[in-house]
Amino acid sequence: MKKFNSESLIDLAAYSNPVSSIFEQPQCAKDWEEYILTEEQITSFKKDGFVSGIKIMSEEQVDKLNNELLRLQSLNEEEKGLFYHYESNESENPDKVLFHAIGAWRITPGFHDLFWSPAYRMAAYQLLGQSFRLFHDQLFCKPARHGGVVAWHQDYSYWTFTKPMHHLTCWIGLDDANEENGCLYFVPGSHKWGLLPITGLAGDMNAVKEILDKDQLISFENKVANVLPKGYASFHHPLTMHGSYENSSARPRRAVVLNAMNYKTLGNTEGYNRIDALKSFPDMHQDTLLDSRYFPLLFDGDKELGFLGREIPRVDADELYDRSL
Ligand SMILES: O=C(O)CCC(=O)C(=O)O
Ligand SMILES: [Fe+2]
Repeated sequence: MKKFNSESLIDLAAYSNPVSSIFEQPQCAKDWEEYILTEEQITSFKKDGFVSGIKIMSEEQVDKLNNELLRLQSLNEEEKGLFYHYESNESENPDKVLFHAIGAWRITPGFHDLFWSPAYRMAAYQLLGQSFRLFHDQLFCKPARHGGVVAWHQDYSYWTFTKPMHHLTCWIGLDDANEENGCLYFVPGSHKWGLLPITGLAGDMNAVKEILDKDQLISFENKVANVLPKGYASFHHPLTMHGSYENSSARPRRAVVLNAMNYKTLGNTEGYNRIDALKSFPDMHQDTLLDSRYFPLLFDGDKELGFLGREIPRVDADELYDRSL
């Protein structure tokens, strides 16, 4: 196991294990038990396309990450070079700010190690129904009073440069999030709508509605506000429709998102029509396993859980993830 011992600029992608002691690690299969999601939680994920209210971090751990976040928002150009994407304001309107960055896990120990937090790894294993790798992370931060929207979208519409579709998103609050400061919303059941095209992430909140049918439009009346205390998470399916409104409150709304994928996921970059968006991403090749150091294996079910693995509830991946996409 490699050891990490420097504060200076190094690419933490060199470490496919935790580099700090921020998240205590299970030592044996039994240590995973306290993190296991219930049968009811798995059932509601299958039905709605999301499950929420899962504790990932303590307040102290959130404070550590928020300190690192301050540093990440004032990096020099060289340090920004490790990000796959970095936009201080992704919205086109200077009065509505959405900080969006991909790749923090390569830069600071807390964001790196968050991928190895046991509560995250156990839940992700159960909801993917399979051993999995790190795909990438995302920071979505809306400042107090002038925070912009994240338009309604499905995550996999942005990820078709990888295949087959067997991915999972975990949204973790770095502030308490509610309707006032621009929490996330989900449309229950929308993970059964099939794959829709990209209609934009940070501009018009409702752009996707132009391409939806009448029944889909009606489903928005059932949208659910993902109200969560900081340190808590929701998980959603790669086709679940979600988005978040402006933050005009006096509090910021910061969040970190962890994206994982089946450990057998392949590159699908040939003919990908947004190839420019990938220029700072790690190398990926058509029909080739994404198994470089940038896509470390986060959880090997057989190795970590042994016999316990047979007892824990998890989704049937063939049923829930359309691998023909
Ligand atoms: O934080 C937000 O408002 C958007 C998050 C998002 O799109 C996601 O978790 O996939
Ligand atoms: Fe998303």
